[in-house]
Amino acid sequence: MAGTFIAKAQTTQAAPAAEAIKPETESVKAGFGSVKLNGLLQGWYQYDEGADPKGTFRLRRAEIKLSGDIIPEVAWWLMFDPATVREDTVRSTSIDDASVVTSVGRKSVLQDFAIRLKPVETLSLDVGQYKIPFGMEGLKSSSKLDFIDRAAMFSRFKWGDRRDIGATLRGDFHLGDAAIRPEVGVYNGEGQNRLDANGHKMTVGRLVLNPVTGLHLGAAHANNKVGADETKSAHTGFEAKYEIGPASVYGEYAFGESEGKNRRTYYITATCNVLDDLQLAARYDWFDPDTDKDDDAQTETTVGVNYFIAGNNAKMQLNYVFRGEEGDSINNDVLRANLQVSF
Ligand SMILES: [Ca+2]
Repeated sequence: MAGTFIAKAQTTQAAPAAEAIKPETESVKAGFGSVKLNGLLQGWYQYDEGADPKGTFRLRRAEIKLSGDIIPEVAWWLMFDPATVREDTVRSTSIDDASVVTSVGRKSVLQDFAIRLKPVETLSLDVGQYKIPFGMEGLKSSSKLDFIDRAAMFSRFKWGDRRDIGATLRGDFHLGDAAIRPEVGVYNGEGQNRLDANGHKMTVGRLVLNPVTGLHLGAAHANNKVGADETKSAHTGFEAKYEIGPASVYGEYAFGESEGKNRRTYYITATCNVLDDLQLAARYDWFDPDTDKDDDAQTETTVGVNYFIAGNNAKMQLNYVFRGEEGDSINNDVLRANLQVSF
């Protein structure tokens, strides 16, 4: 590589006329240290029998991530997703025959803003905004998900896969082949890019153990009071995953209180790589949004095919979700397709 580069530089010196020709490639220089650029593009088509209209295309993610090290003990990352701001979330009303915008469903495009201090190999302190340490699937990179959408614990209850502003202390300890990874954090508890609305801080703790290769066990607890009226939000979760050869089995169970209701959910997933570039996946997901109310639990049974054109860097996913209701059954099954590239 270096030899080729020198040879080209010598060629340029030997031929001054070439100076006017723009080089074919130019590297971007970091202001300090090194900067790495990553991206994730996900385009969906969703057909939901229970929605009106039933089918729509959606730009699900357009994540742009920059990260780097200042020195080995100080790192940082920033992530934006312009796809989170949608034009159709603007609501208006008619006042004196004039249309007035009453709310703009804005969501900050700033997803991650993190500064990591790593004074020793076994400890790191992350300050800023990023996902709180709760739940296994919620913390898995969106580019590597086995299904197009996450389980109800994250997509419905929002107990994990949610960002907040604060600080997290993470440990990474090893005893032979076993790994122990505790995480504790303190956050505003109001969500993405929001100032605190009360005198309480959200506290979250998670412990992950990898006793043997392929086995992941974890538990987490989050405690919060949300908004000026200090609505209680507290939940506890358990996670387990076992990977053997081309197959994996994993699941999570969580219960707690949020928005004044007691809730409970679990899911179990199995995946198998049947070919190098083809994976089959199935998930049974159960959630009860109010355990004190009868006949309102729901299930989502998902069957999926993942076709890897180039691993998770270019893949196609197809999911069919059979939705079930504990009470009266309704037609609301969903077909979802995802085409993604990540780099
Ligand atoms: Ca708070």
